[in-house]
Amino acid sequence: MKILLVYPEFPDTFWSFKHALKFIRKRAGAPPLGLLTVAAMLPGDWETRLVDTNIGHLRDRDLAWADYVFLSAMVVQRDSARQVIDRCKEAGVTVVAGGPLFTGDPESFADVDHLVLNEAEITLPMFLADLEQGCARRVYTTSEFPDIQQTPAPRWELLDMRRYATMSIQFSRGCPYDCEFCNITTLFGRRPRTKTAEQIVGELDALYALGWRGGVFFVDDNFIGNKKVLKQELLPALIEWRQGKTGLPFNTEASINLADDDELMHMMVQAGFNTVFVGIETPDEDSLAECNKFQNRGRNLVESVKTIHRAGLQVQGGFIVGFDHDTPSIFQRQIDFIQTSGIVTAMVGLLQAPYGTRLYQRMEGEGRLLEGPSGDNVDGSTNIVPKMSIDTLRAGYKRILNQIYSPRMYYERVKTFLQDYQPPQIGLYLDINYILAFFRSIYRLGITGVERLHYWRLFFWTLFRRPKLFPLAITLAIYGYHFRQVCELHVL
Ligand code: B12
Repeated sequence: MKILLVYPEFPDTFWSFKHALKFIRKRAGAPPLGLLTVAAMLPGDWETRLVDTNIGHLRDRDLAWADYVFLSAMVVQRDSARQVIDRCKEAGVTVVAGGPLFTGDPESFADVDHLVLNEAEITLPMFLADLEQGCARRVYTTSEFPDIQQTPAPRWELLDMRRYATMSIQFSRGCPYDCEFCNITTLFGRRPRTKTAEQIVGELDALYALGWRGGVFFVDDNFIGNKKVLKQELLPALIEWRQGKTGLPFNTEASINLADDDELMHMMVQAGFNTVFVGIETPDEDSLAECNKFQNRGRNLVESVKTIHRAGLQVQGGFIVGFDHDTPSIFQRQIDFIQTSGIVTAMVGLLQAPYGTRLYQRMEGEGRLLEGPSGDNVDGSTNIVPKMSIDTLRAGYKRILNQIYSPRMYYERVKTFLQDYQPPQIGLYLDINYILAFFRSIYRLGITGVERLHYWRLFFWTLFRRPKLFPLAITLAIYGYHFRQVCELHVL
């Protein structure tokens, strides 16, 4: 059996990092971990190939080779996924689709031959067994959450790793919190399920043996969802694994209560983590109550962020405007919060109701639901009717982006962050692409860019005041360029 795994293209969005990737001559931020994992679950004698259309083209001869196309996608990849399905239909190849887009909205894909939904650990064996018997159904679903200690290691060797900026690895699925707008609990449950430390060390060993020295993204929904297992099993194993190695800095996603646990932060830094994405959402207590984000309530959020920075973990933050409790003062409050906290990478979006969320149900019940979500929560669109007038909301949203990504405020924020941040302990791995990116930044940002004055100020300030953080300062300058391009393209 010949299986072609296909990953559709991401549009040019905030998280695509497309404009920044050009500096380091990479084609995509992260690999399609779902497909690599699914590939590892297929019978060993089946032939598998991967086409990630973010890296290269899907050619007619790839489709002619395949018996089946296995397709995975998020909502944001919908258009490209649609094109792939159409091409498969034309070429007469059977399509098997899974992953968040199809699990959330199967009704929109009536022409897909087999929808193998939810987590493949449960549904794929069902499909494969029926296929062998010649009676494969069209839809496979489950309401169970599998034990991921049985999940095989992703098949990294299917990738052309040199084209990616980071590799991904997954330790846990699920999140103990239940924010109204988030679909993680619907997709993966509230009880975090973890892999064993041995599984993760095995996966890291495999990446290391393949020569990978770049960043590794732990794609957990909330890395600190099960602190006990982290402190007693995973982090000690990672700290030991890291001894004598250079490169492979880790980043992940976690809830803000990370700031309350010095020991946990210290262990994470020792293990090689240097960045963590945190859902901050809003400084407004009423809006936090509205969306049931109680882990963010009743605390000094700016101080929490700074505590994490001082421990040696850079916070990337998610922010939302358009809650029912938001008044027009929220826009300036968000700007002030982002600037003061020194969160350089601030993903600000309008409140959207993804499929399967409690917010989706509530909006439907209140007759406030519009066409399906775009899947990109940073494109200034929303699928709900907000309480504030949509024009005021859009204008305020634009103002936030205009300001926080203006060269002056962006570079000021980088400096605030670098002042607080404890330099990482990971041995630096010098990649030629990063050295070239440095020279490209001098040309694109320091000579021809509108930000040149701010670039050189940061350049010399970091060189003299925070020399250990110089590579990070240049990286953040390049990120700023990307964020500005995306905002100009889509929102402003
Ligand atoms: C890593 C990640 C990213 C990476 C992308 C990495 C990449 N190249 O794929 C980055 C940071 C770029 C990213 C960005 C975004 N992401 Co994202 N991301 C994730 C995250 C945290 C992990 C994905 C992952 O690798 N999982 C591990 C693998 C093993 O799981 P999996 O892909 O789901 O695959 C399993 C099953 O789904 C199934 N399966 C998957 N594919 C297939 C295919 C077949 C044929 C079969 C049979 C089965 C199958 O089997 C696998 C094993 O069980 C998920 C949350 C999550 N837990 O999944 C969100 C998630 C996928 N992202 C989401 C969103 C909304 C986004 C963003 C729009 C913004 C945001 N707020 O995060 C942007 C859009 C991307 C862009 N470029 O514009 C949503 C998607 C919702 C949806 N229905 O589409 C998720 C689910 C998070 C959420 N809270 O809702 N993301």
